[in-house]
Amino acid sequence: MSSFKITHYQQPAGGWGSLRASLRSLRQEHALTDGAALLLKMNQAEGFDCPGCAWGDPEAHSSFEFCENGVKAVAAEATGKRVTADFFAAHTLSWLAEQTDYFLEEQGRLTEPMAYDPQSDRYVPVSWDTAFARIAAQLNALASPDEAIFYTSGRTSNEAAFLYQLFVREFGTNNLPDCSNMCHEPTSLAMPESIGVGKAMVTLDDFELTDTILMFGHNPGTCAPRMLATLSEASKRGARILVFNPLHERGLERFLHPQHPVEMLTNHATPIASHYYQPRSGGDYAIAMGIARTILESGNPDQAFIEEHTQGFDGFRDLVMNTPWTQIEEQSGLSRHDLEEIGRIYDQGQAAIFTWGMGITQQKHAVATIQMFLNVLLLKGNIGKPGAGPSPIRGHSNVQGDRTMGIYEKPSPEFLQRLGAEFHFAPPRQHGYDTVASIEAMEDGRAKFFFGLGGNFANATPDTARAHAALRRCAMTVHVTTKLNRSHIVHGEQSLILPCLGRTEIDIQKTGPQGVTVEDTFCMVHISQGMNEPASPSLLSECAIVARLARATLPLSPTPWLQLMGDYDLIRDRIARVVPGFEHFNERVHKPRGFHLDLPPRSRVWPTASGKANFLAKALSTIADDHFVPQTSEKLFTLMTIRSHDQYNTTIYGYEDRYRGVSGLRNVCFMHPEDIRDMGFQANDWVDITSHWTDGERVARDFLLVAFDIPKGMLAGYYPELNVLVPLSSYADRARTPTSKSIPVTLARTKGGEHHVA
Ligand SMILES: Nc1nc2c(c(=O)[nH]1)N[C@H]1C(S)=C(S)[C@@H](COP(=O)(O)OP(=O)(O)OC[C@H]3O[C@@H](n4cnc5c(=O)[nH]c(N)nc54)[C@H](O)[C@@H]3O)O[C@H]1N2
Ligand SMILES: Nc1nc2c(c(=O)[nH]1)N[C@H]1C(S)=C(S)[C@@H](COP(=O)(O)OP(=O)(O)OC[C@H]3O[C@@H](n4cnc5c(=O)[nH]c(N)nc54)[C@H](O)[C@@H]3O)O[C@H]1N2
Ligand SMILES: [Mo]
Repeated sequence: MSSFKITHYQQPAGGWGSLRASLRSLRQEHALTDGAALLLKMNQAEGFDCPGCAWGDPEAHSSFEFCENGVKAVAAEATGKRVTADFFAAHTLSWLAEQTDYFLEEQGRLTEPMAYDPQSDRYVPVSWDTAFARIAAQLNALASPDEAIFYTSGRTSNEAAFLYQLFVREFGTNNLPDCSNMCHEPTSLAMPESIGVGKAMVTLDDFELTDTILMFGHNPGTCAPRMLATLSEASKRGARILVFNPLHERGLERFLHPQHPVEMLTNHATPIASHYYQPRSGGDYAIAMGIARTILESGNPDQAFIEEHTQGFDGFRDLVMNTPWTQIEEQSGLSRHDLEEIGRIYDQGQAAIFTWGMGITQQKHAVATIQMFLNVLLLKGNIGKPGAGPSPIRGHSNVQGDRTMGIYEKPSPEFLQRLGAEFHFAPPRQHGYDTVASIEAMEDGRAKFFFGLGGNFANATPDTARAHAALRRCAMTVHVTTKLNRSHIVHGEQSLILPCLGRTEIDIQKTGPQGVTVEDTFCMVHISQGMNEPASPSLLSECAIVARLARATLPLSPTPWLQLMGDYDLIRDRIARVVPGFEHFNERVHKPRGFHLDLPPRSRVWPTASGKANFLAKALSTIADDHFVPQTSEKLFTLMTIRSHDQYNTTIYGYEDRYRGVSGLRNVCFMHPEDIRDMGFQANDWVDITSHWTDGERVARDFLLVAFDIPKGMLAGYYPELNVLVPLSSYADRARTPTSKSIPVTLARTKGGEHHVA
């Protein structure tokens, strides 16, 4: 067992620590020689889009536009390490199953297609043609197309996503779950009901114009580090930045720009949060209601805007005014004094932006909470004017684009109509399985085939034991992937690994080198051009894999799959005819910086059923009383599962969570010092964590208690280690996003500690 260290991080976010970590990850991956050249091409008009987060690229960009965690994401892809057939010959799957996720990632890039051989319990090489033929045979042997599940993660390009959903629908199903189901699904559901569109109404330019930013439940210091540069510019201008986060995230306090020589040399950090509030878990609905109440009581609602552009205001006002302050205080975890202060700041601002992330969406009342944010924005006319609007912070670099391209288990009839007309077929109309429903369907045998276009379904999903058992019941599991991960080890009766090109790599097809496009969190669509030699000559692009699989599976398909694969401009021409907003796609996307999707609410046109923006709200009491409370005599805590600084979702880069002072291990449990004392524990004790749900208990063993600035009654630890505790049937109302941020748990001290330490 190697050593671990728990310290108190005192430095600003960014700074020298960030630079050191960037260089270390390039060195560790043996990528330093092309590393520097590679970084110069990142997020530039003629380079590749960073495969890290979905943050946007500034118009007047610096010669560097990257961050520490973007460097880690690129270094992980551009690594010099390789997983070859020899590696698989040397290790059985039983042995690989014993290894950590960090180990699997560490082995490097996959180099050729592999198929599972049960006799030897190993993956053995197969040719691409054999791989496609086997998958096609399996698919065509299913009793119904609905027995197949086609998952997508959010790195897939627009072109690959478009071809993929076309193939899946020509095959005959809408079973297209994606990582969005576990991520911003509540956003995509809540926003269209309120204002007609489920995307950010702001661009990066608006962050330069705003004077008030309210940030709910996300941690950009780790998850969108380039946002800190934007926020520090806003802070320097005097904008107020109000942060709502139960955890005291050091990355939201002060920032030292690692690409700003003067700041670095003078050690001159910029404050980020002007105000920091620590609500209780899920308290954000009540917070937004408290802001609304303050505006209605003593502020200046924008009456002209409300009258001209909205519907439902009177009911909303009555509901808010009839909610007692005591209830708002209790449910939010903030005092009336604080809530009125927040309300006043918001009321006085000329243009406000609301941002939010997983702290909001992975909660039971996520949809209602997001609609309450929109109500508060509408109260002050903060939509459709410069420097103002809702800004969900999307996760994966193209998760938003994938949805735009039709990766959705509940496609609209209009989309299916356009798709069918363009490609001369009748798309299935019945809705498909989302992520939770997919696990249930595999569990009870309704689904027998799983295909993952990227991602790591086995580890990203809730209720690990059930998710793994579900995948193991499949007749076949297939993964298009760059690196080895758990989903390749937890497999069906037959299993294939199809290694693909990454976004940083040159993709040559019949008509020459190809670019792909992505859509960032601000709805900017732009081209991404790889510049690295592929990790192996046997890799295929995601587009090529989908096209060749479609050709093998659907011999009668009228779609010219191989022609589309040979020239991605042809795919974009088809997208232009099917997806509204992408007219003249090729022409517009080849311009530097690409183009912005036209979103009607930005000009105060509301594509809702009522033609207006809708105030939508529920009584706070219904939200407060609507939580399952397990019956146990032990003290219950609410656990949130979050990301460390050294991971990208299920990809574990290392064991450093720098801003939270954790080094050398990941099995930690953050807890308030008084809770530690009241439980008769001490910091650095080891505990087992048990979650309690309607269907029973789940246990995660051996977690180190770390004293932390977190409200009493709440705990935090890392995903994916804690996914074992998230019950499959605990999800956001209507959106069905697993409630990974609020799991009822109890703690028990153990001897522990021998396991899982790096
Ligand atoms: N380096 C890196 N970058 C990433 C990722 C990564 O894993 N690593 N993942 C990408 C993806 S897919 C996504 S979706 C994003 C995720 O980005 P984030 O949304 O920032 O992700 P989380 O780590 O889940 O952090 C959620 C935050 O919510 C807070 N929180 C928890 N419960 C509540 C609550 O009830 N109310 C409030 N107000 N806050 C709460 C937590 O304290 C935590 O700070 O990042 C993307 N970028
Ligand atoms: N408990 C808990 N669970 C969560 C969350 C949480 O906060 N708590 N967050 C949820 C969220 S927000 C999300 S988005 C999901 C993430 O779920 P996923 O998107 O399924 O998971 P990732 O870990 O991002 O996927 C990583 C894998 O993608 C593959 N990959 C990387 N680059 C490429 C590429 O260019 N092409 C292809 N084909 N494959 C590639 C690699 O094999 C890598 O191992 O997890 C969710 N699960
Ligand atoms: Mo995400």
